[in-house]
Parts: sequence; C-alpha cells; structure tokens
Amino acid sequence: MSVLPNSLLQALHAVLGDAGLIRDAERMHSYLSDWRNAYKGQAALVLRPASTEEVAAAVRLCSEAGVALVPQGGNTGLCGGSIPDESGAQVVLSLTRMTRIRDVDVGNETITVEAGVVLQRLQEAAAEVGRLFPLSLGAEGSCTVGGNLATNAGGTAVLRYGNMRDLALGLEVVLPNGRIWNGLRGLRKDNTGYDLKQLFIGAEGTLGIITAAVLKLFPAVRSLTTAWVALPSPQAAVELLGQMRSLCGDRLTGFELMSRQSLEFVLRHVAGCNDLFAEVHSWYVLIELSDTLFDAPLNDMLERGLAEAFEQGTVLDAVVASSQSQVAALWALREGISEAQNHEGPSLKHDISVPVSSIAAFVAEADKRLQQAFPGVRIVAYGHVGDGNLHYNISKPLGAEDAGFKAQAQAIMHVIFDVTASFAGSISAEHGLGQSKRDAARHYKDPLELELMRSIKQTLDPAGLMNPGKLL
Ligand code: FAD
Ligand code: 2HG
Ligand code: ZN
Repeated sequence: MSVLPNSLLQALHAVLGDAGLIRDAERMHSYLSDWRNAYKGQAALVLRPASTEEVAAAVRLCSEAGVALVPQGGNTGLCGGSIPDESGAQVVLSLTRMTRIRDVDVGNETITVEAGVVLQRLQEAAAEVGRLFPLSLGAEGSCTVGGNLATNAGGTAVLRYGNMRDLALGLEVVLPNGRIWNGLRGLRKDNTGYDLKQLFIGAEGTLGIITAAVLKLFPAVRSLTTAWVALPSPQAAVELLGQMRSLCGDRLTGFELMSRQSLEFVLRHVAGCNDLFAEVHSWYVLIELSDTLFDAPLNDMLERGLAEAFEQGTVLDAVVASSQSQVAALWALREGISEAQNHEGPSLKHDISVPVSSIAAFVAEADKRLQQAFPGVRIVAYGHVGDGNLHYNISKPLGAEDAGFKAQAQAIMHVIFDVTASFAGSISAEHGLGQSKRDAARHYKDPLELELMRSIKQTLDPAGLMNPGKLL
C-alpha cells in the first residue's frame, strides 16, 4: 500500500503512464539498495519519466503534495546518495528512460545528451564521430551522465582531462518547484555572472534534477602504451609521477597506485587475473601514456622514464603491455579491486584527497594510527595518486565478525579523516557525501562553507524535498 494520496498517484499516472510508474514491491526492489547492499531503503513509488517535460510535471506534482524525491541514475554511487530513507514516504525518480543523444556538434567539439545515457554509450557516441569522451571509471557500463554530473565523478583520466566539472559546458535542470532551467549552452567562455551549472554539479541531487548536459569532446586517442610497475613505497610513486610528467607532459593520462593488499584481493577473487612479477612487491602503479598521433613513440618515452627511475631505485620492476589484450589485463588488475574487496566482508570505503606531495606521509601516518587503534584491520589503499586521491579502504581483520567490525566503522573513519584533515585534505574527493559522510562533513568542513551551502539549499529548495538526508 502506497502512503501517497490517491489524487497524487492518479495525477502522476496521467502524466507518466504505465511505463513511468513502478508500484510493485518486487519491481521496486533494485531501486532500493546499492550494488554492495550497504544501503537499503523503502519508497512509496518509483517514477521513470521519459522526457524533461515529464520530469518537470512529476516534480511539480510531488512538490505541491510535499513529497520528497530521490533522484537516481545507474545506482552505482558508493555513499548511499541514490537510496531513499527507510520511511517508505519518499519517491525515487529514476532518469534511466532519458537516454537520447540530442546533438553532436563536431565543429564545437560538444555532445548534448540526456541524463540517463550510460557513460559507456556516451564514450561510444563520441568514438563514432572520431572523438573521445574521456571520463572513465569502473562502473562505466552502468553509471549515467546524470549521476556522473551529480557526483562530479572522477575516475582514471582526471590527471589529463579533469573531472565531470571540467567536462560540462551546459546543463538542463528541473528545479525543485518543477520549473525547467535551460542552461544547455555550448560555450567555452561566458562571463555573464555566477556559473550556475556548477551549483548542480556535485550537488548529489539536492538542488534539482539534471535532465541533460552539453559535454566537451576531445581528439581521439590513436596511440597508447600501458605499463605495470613495482615500487618500494608511495613516495617512490609520487617521485615517478613527477618524472613521467616532466618527460611526457599531457601524454601521461593514467597513473594509478595500488598496495600489495589491494592486488592480493584481486588475485584471490577476480577470475583470470595473475601476478605479473615473480617477486612480491609492496606497491604498484599502472601507467598509461596516450597520444592523438598514429605511431607516437610512447614506448620509447615510457621505457626511457622507467629506465631512469630504475637507476634511481624508484622503480623495482616493470612490464609494458604489448597487445590490446595485455592492456585490458593490466586494467583488470586495477579495476577489479572494488569487486574483490566485496568478497572479503564489509568494506569501509574512503575517497580522501591530500596534496599529491603529502600522499606518502598520509599513508604512513594513517597506517600507523589505524594499526595502533584497530590492530589487524586490512588496509586496501589504492587510487588516483596523480590527483592526490586515495581510496583508503578498510576490510575487517582476518577471522573477525562482521558485526564487531561494522560497529567500529565510525571510529575508523574518524581516524582516517583526522589524518586527512591534518594534511589539509578532503574527506571526499570522488564519491560525494551521500548518507555515509554527511555527518562527518559537519565536523570536517569549514562552518562558513556549510552555512553558504545551506543558504543555497534554502533558496533553491526551501521545502527540503530534493534528496533530503543527503550531503547536508
Ligand atoms: P547514482 O548512484 O544513481 O546517483 C549518485 C548520486 O547522484 C545520488 O545522490 C543521486 O541522487 C544523484 N543523481 C543521479 N542522477 C541524477 C540526476 N539526473 N540529477 C540529479 N541528481 C542525480 N566514481 C568516481 O568518481 N570515480 C571512479 O573511479 C569510480 N569508480 C567506481 C567503480 C565502481 C566499480 C563503482 C560501483 C562505482 C564507482 N564510482 C566511481 C562511483 C559511481 O559510479 C559514480 O559516482 C557515478 O558517477 C554514479 O553514477 P550513477 O548514475 O550510478 O548515479
Ligand atoms: C575506483 O577508483 C572507484 O576504483 C571505486 O572510485 C573505489 O570501490 C572503491 O572504493
Ligand atoms: Zn576512484
């Protein structure tokens, strides 16, 4: 039984039709928990509008009835932002039927897409016109452009191309009162006041519903080289990053760090993954160079950089992929970590950032403080070292009970965030605050910034009906 008034249900049905409304508990199920089953909620209804006008009408009806909405894309978020609360009174608004590519303007190097377009489809559409859409992340087969924008997604190519904030030129947004803001401008320069689109990017659905976006395209990549490198320490990784950057400039498009613990999880749980070196090493990086030229001498550059680093002791061993399938095998070692960690019991996920120059000191201090306070926890540290962004994830000690470990989650998180704060870092560099880090943000974020954020929320969503309980 829905808790919504019949009049609202009828009005929503009149606008969205059978295809736009899910009321059946079994069909609603997949919209009510995340892929890890870490967050579970209830909803009165799931709405699936197929156009901006339908989104606007649905939002207006819910707003008039005082019903809270939870925007949802591919539901791959990692901090519970797309999951409703347990009251059963909220309505999930899924954008997954809005999958049109509205326009490709090759002359302007832009593509205009609807919010429900899956990231991989967007990458393919760019490739079809000989261009690159560079956002790349493990969930790209299911996450949507709307979710990417709402979380300001990062991924493995931020080093070269920036995150979603850098890739968006214009947005279309349905505001909490149901009005449509058409900000679908494809301009690279526009100095006519506040850059309003940036308010909605990274807002995690708390200020309105993104329905479409104009995104930047880049020249297609025609040469690529990828290497898997063993290193003695995170400090060596930071040094190698600096060396490779000075040598290769913007050709350095990927630089991902992984601890031995992360690799061991992948080797244990992900089919087809193998260790590439006979010896066990403490740390690894995956390096990728790319170029728009055919036959660019990337291998020479890479080998030169690695040889210099080998002399200096920053690199211990390396293997360079010599075929497309080897490139995929190297990325599988990196991208497999999220899945592999799921097999080791509940995982505590952190996506902190610190200045790149502080990465090594951060890891040393956080490792020390955690092992003192929670002996035996398994630290699964990896991530986008070139962005200063580490997934400093934690798995329970071997043999420990799930419940006991989960009970320590907040205390563990606070140790990690205290160390992050001591390096002037951020408690979330990628995944957002959602439910999991909302309360921590109140503690770690500047009070004036929080005050300004609340006043923006109050202005745009005075009734607090857009994704309540998330972010703020
Ligand atoms: P959802 O999970 O559905 O929603 C995420 C948030 O956005 C929620 O708060 C939701 O309310 C809001 N939202 C969704 N759509 C809209 C909309 N149209 N308008 C307004 N608000 C909306 N993230 C990274 O940044 N980098 C990574 O490298 C990365 N790797 C990942 C790897 C794996 C294996 C997985 C499972 C996740 C990974 N993620 C990563 C996290 C996640 O994929 C991204 O946050 C992604 O951008 C979320 O997109 P989504 O469509 O699934 O959004
Ligand atoms: C990644 O970089 C993602 O692989 C996911 O951001 C991180 O699962 C995670 O904790
Ligand atoms: Zn990441």
